[in-house]
Amino acid sequence: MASILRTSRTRPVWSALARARFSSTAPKNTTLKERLAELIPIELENVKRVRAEHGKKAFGPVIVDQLYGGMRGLPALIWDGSVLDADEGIRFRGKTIPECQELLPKAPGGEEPLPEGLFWLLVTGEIPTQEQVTELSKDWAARSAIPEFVEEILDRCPPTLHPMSQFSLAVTALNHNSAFAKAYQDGVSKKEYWGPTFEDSMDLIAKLPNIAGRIYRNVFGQGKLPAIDPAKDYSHNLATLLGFGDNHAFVELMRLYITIHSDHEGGNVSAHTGKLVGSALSDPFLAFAASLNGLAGPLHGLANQEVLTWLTKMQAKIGANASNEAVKEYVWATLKGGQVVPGYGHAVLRKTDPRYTAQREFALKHLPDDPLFKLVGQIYNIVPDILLEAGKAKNPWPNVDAHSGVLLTHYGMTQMQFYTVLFGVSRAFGVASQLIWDRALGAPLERPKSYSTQAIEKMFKDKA
Ligand code: FAM
Repeated sequence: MASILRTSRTRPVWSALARARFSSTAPKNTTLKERLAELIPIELENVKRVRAEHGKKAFGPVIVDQLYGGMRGLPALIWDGSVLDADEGIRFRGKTIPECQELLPKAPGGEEPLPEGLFWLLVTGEIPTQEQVTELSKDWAARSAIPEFVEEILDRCPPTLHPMSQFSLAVTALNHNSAFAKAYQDGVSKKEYWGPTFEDSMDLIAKLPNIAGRIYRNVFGQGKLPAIDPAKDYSHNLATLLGFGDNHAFVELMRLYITIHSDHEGGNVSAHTGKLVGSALSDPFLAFAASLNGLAGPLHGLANQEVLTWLTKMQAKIGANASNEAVKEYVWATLKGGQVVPGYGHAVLRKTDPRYTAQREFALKHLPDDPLFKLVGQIYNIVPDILLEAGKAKNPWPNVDAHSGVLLTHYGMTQMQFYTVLFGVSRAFGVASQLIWDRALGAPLERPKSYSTQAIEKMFKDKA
């Protein structure tokens, strides 16, 4: 069955369909919401046709091990924004990371794609114009203020409360002003669900820099939060709120970071959690807060914090500029201690994560001589062989989290407990775009079947 889903080096099957019904560039003079309103009836027809043609066909066998094994490879969800190939990595609406870097609009003087453009691409499958991206930047800046009571919630959190818990609290509280929750209470028709879901999703993304900035400044004593500048793009504003707005390279890093962390198809914990909670018609704030709680786990988004903690402990133990032998010994000690090597391995990927490669290329351009970057490179030459020799991990190669913290540290953001918050800001782009489509296409409540071990035994005994 894995071969159905993980066709190495071939383009995912859906992209041909997507190309046929979505042109690759957005028509000019239309807003994102207007374009969506045009695309929704087309996609509704398309899904109707696919279901009529293929709805009753089997999509591969399910084996009992998948029930016990975290449902690896189980075909179970529709997720249109991105598809992950085990060997090639992520494609956003059919486009690889280098293609997005080339095709998406940039800021004046910038070389990295603007996440505004990536969001447009995730939602519509089209590359927006520079003007459309600028309009999105302005729209998000206009929506960026958070309610005073949410500011107070954050200000009252003890600095010892993990930034991800604070993030989740604040996003949950934004549900107070949810357009979807209000429309539902007012009896909105199912056909109209997508409109208020779109508004909430735009508000959610727009408000995240103010939440992230406030958490960063509160927890790490970085002074008062400056105001959002409506003339600046989303990443530039985020960098400013974090105190790095004057550093052009950091602003560029934020543009790249938010683009590449945004979406990783639908089965990962944060994406799936958001979709699952949204399927109960919980509004986008409640759904995305659930995503954040999943992202806060060390096997998922918290791995970027874990990598830095691990590297710091390694340096404390074996010193900077340690020999390959000393690094090898440290990696083996980690494994023998029953711990994972953070930043390595993946549930789907079987090659080096292209998100890792994109960050490595950024580092080669902007910080080639950084000692921690050199250590990351040294580890890359050591860890895969050790994981292969240890014989457990199915993928010995690095994932996105093996690299991100080193870049942030280079620019002075050394507070590793904050790193997953940035991942969360980005992940909202992917989760929100799918939530909009789920409501547009009338996606039902998720309710898969579970079994007890006793029931499984009985089923096979009865069949024997
Ligand atoms: N170090 C040590 N052992 C590892 C390992 C690693 N980096 N990756 C996998 N294994 C072990 C794994 O713990 C499992 O052991 P048991 O049989 O004792 O349970 C075995 O190898 C088989 O696991 P797998 O099938 O290769 O991986 P899974 O699909 O179960 O898990 C990961 C995938 C990502 C949870 C796992 O590779 C891991 O724990 N990696 C380190 C944490 C990490 O970097 N997470 C971030 C993933 C990232 F892309 C993201 O979500 N942001």
